[in-house]
Amino acid sequence: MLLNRYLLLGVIFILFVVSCHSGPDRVGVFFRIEVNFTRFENPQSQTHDGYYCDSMSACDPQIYAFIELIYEPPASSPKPSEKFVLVHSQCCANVYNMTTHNQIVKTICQVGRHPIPKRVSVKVEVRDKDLFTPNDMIEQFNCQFPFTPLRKEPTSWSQDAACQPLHGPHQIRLYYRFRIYSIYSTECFVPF
Ligand SMILES: [Ca+2]
Repeated sequence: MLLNRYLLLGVIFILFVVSCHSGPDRVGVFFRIEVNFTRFENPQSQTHDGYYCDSMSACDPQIYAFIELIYEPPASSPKPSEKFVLVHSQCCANVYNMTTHNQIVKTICQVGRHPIPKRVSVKVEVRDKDLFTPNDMIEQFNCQFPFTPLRKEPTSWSQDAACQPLHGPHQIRLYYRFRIYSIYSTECFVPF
């Protein structure tokens, strides 16, 4: 009899813990991906084809990027490609660290049952801003990392990593860090 009472109390305690941790959220895929670009290096002041950005000064790099999700197997009806957005703009500098205006964010809000992405790919174009001529392509990058969400409201970031340059073999490098964490569906402004 005493054993049954302890058993009942145990079940009630487990249900209480589960209900506290599951919260009022609904079924779905709700995550946020944050990517910070941390450092850019173009010591030779070159564009992707080996020419100098500007004859008299350093390059004026502008970082454009978007975040793409990779599924395995690939999604049967792929969405149209996202557009590049300006993330960071720098005047006349070839090697520098970035601490502000250097972040790109993607929020995943999918109600119901959906596959979880396998990897994340950040497509990047770094262009030299010119006033009187079209901007020149300095380098294109692909920054890829596994989709590994942390618990909600993380405080830590990944280690800095180097994006993969698509042109090369110039010494142009872009570094970044990332974090992925689950969010409540209410952050997606999904009405209950
Ligand atoms: Ca320029």
